[in-house]
Amino acid sequence: MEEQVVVLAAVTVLAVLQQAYFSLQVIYARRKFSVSPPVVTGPPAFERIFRAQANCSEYFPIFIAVLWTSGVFFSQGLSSVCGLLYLYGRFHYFHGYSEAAQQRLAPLYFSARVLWVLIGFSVLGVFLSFCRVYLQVDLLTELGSALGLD
Ligand code: JUQ
Repeated sequence: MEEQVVVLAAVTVLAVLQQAYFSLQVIYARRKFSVSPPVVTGPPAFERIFRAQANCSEYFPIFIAVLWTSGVFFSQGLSSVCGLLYLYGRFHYFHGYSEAAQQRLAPLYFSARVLWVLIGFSVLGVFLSFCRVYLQVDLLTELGSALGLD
């Protein structure tokens, strides 16, 4: 069991540290631009950092849910690679957005595509598992036989 999820756990811890890093950047920006809570408006440079962190947080639960679903039901390796790519995309999204709204777009599209891949792996993994548990059909084994791979 442990070896089937330990890499997913490592990616999850890294993702949490990245969220903490984004939050720290908002704290520094509040000091730099003198924007005290609960105010969330200020110079555009502050608002971009604030929105970048808020947007990354908004997608964090969806990301973690599909990272684990696809990792447990489909493949830990592929899921973890996608997880790292997503975090890489979000890092560039955050820093791109901090510079200019336009610069957030390329990394945003990249992260969104990686998230679709994780959703696809999740759907496939859960579907195959469902067929095994409730229909006693192992579609991967069936596919292997049909292709003469066994
Ligand atoms: C919602 C639910 C599931 C999405 C891709 C994949 C799955 C995103 C849209 C963002 C932002 C940031 C900004 C990481 C067309 C379907 C999804 C999903 C969205 N998409 N937006 C936006 C707010 O700076 O504008 O972070 N992230 C997404 O995915 C694409 C959407």
